[in-house]
Amino acid sequence: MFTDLIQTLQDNERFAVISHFRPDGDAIGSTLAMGLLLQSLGKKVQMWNADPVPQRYDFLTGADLIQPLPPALPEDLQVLICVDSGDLKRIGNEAMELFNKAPFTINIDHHHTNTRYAKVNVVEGGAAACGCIILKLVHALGVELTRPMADALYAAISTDTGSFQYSSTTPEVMRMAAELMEVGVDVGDINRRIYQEIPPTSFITQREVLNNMVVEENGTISHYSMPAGRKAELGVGLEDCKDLVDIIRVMQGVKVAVIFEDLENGLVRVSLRSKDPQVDVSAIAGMHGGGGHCMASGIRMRGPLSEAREKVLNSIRAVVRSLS
Ligand SMILES: [Mn+2]
Repeated sequence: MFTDLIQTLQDNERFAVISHFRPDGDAIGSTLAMGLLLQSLGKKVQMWNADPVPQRYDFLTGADLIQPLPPALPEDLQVLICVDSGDLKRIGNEAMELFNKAPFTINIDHHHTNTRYAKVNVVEGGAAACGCIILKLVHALGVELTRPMADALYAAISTDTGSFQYSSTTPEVMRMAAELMEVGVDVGDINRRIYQEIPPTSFITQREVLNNMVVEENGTISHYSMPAGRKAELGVGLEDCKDLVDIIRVMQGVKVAVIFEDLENGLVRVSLRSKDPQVDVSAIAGMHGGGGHCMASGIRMRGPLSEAREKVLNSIRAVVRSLS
């Protein structure tokens, strides 16, 4: 699985690591763990993201190494590695331009909709997090797993498994978490930092979602729409609009939860979650140009919001109605 990747790591000296914009715990943790791994191999490495590191992850050792995208690729860069991105659109237009100009590219990812967009593609569709693949790479290389790497990988795996709640949490995932703890990850501390220090402004959006959510199809579909201008009215930022879908997903009886967010650039962001293994939301996302995992997917589609919402909801209604 890692033969070509390891060869590329051995043959080159100067790397950069990127991931998708609006990075989540897996994007940040995988970028950081990959960067730290390259450093421990004695390589020069830069880490970039189109968006800043979310505050909840800035305690991770080395998080400050993740920098904004450079205006152009460094002259001497040899390999650009993209982690946790199913397709190139997810890294953003600017990063895509850099990616396309890179002398050599690597794609390490766990989305089964991955488009194999790099010269070397290491894709394990069944992995619970991209961080799981990077931990296996650490093993394959025989590199020492350091505490900063372990913290980054724990953040990656914990967040992508919904704190080890999703069915992607296999015995192997639990063994990986145990290995990270043995290196020193303080589970109480890291979980408090990631999950229990939510900025007060995020409560404004949570209240907004609870006040305005819509439940339909006999309680099997829950959704909420964030119209253009609403963030400004509420005085909240992009970060406050993360994970909102989890609030409406947990309602009893809900099979599919969806958040529609007007991005105010003509596009609508759609976050889909399934709670029923019979409903594959990556297939629904795929019908509208998106992708992801069976239980968690996303779309960026043309607006206006009301039209995008009807299109996606119709696809979901059809699937939900087809269930026994
Ligand atoms: Mn991921």
